[in-house]
Amino acid sequence: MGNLCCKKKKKPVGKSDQSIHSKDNLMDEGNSALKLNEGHVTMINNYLNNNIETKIINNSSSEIPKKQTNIINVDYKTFIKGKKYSDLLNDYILLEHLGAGAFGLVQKVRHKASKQIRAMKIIKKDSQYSEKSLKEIDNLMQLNHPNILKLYEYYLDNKNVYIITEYCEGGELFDKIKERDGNFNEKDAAKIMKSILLAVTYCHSQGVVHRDLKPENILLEGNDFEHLKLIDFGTSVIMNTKGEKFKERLGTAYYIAPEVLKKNYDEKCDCWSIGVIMYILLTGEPPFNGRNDEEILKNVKSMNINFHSYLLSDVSFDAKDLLKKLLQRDVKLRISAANALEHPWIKNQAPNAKMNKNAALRVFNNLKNFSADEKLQEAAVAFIVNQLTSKEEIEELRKIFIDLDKNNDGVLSREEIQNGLIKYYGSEQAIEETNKIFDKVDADGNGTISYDEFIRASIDKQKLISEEKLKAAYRLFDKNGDGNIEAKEIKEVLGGVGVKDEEVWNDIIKEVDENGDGVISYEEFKKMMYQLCNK
Ligand SMILES: Nc1ncnc2c1ncn2[C@@H]1O[C@H](COP(=O)(O)OP(=O)(O)O)[C@@H](O)[C@H]1O
Ligand SMILES: [Ca+2]
Ligand SMILES: [Ca+2]
Ligand SMILES: [Ca+2]
Ligand SMILES: [Ca+2]
Ligand SMILES: [Mg+2]
Repeated sequence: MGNLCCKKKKKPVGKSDQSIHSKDNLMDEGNSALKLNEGHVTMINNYLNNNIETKIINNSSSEIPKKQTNIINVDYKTFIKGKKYSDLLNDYILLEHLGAGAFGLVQKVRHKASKQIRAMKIIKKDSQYSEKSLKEIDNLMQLNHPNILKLYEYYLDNKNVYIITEYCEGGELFDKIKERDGNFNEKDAAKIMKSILLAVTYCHSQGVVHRDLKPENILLEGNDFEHLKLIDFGTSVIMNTKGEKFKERLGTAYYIAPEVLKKNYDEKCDCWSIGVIMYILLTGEPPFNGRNDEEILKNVKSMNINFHSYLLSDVSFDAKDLLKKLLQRDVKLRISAANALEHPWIKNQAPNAKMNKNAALRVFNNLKNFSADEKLQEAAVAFIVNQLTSKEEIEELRKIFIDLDKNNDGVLSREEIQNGLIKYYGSEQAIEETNKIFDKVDADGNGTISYDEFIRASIDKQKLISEEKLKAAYRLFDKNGDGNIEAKEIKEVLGGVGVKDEEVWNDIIKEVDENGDGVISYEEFKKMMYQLCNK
């Protein structure tokens, strides 16, 4: 394997100060710099949460829910809210700096309530990038996948936007490869490629195009190459349903696709960048090089790669075949991320991990028994799972999710659940159980089970009810800290944009209020949570 001699950091074209065609940049279009103040915090929250409103409207038009409280939709997004800077200092301890990209600083922080180490990206509000930072939050919020950086929450003040995400201890992918010092083979490269392709297949199936795929934007959770995270969605964009092409010229010279330079491209530009990353993984050299951006870009536009070069002489036939398909200049002929996952090189060099049968059986048992009896219980579970649960606690579930997701689109279909049931329980039970499981677990009713929905329903409930987690969840709802949860506090937390009937909030209280005093005490809350484990 090559030794990655090209590891020179390149600023993305669209982000750089000396970008090639600065007047064509996306950045220049957003010159109505957003002014963030406290009033804007609410506005931005509403903007970022507006999909909740649509869902509620959809629900009520299709069928009248049995319980009034069902019209409140709870998921991981419920807890991703913009808070004030003063809250940041209450919630987090600031630690050392991790790095600086083109946009801003990244700093390590410790979340006091969960004791987790997280990362904080600080983006200056007075720069031209403020609108982009909101876009980054919005994009990350739509994405929930094991190979995509997880967003926890964000803060705003007059100067900056502070984005809190999970922390990737392993650092940048290429730094880890260099540490291995030659101890890196095609199997490792295939594992890395598979994780990247899984993340990108999911993005594309969700309509998101990353547009700045490069090694600096691929981080490792720990030491192994499977636990890889795609980061930096500041330049990504949502595909238009009419299939309109993108016209902004942005990306980073080495990795940019030729059609992006011609300003007429679609999601396949990501597949080209993946091809460049793969070439570098296998040879240690970028396929298109040069002394400066201009030279590199000239080569990107027109240079043909020599697949007989000595650089590729030790590379397997299958690997070269996939490379050619990714670095195909004709966009129509270029392989998609989903199809690349089916390529023999990935299939043979990076096979799926073997499942632990007992763990899988436990997961299916949890899925079968999953139901939230009360809205407050459902919300508390969602909060604890999404905000307070460690990576180690869900590692087994992550593997099972990936195993069940046969078409690699990052969500589970009815058929995929059924096949899992058949595999672990035999066929008769499976067909009958599938529908029962599916409708309960698909909390937002969109017809597929997302990673977030899966984890919430399949986690061992014992993991949720430590005294610490229960206290933190209670504190979330007991906003004023007086030891009682009131209807208006629930309203504040669950948002409920578009909920017209204020009685809903009282109904949520009534479901749990044993002594009938109109508020939820910690004891009542705890009892409700302990009942989860008695099912
Ligand atoms: N969650 C994280 N954990 C560890 N390091 C990170 C994390 N996020 C960013 N970094 C480091 O900071 C750099 C810049 O972050 P990035 O989000 O890519 O910002 P930019 O948009 O400025 O490129 C990354 O290349 C990486 O080295
Ligand atoms: Ca799937
Ligand atoms: Ca769903
Ligand atoms: Ca209170
Ligand atoms: Ca009470
Ligand atoms: Mg970056």
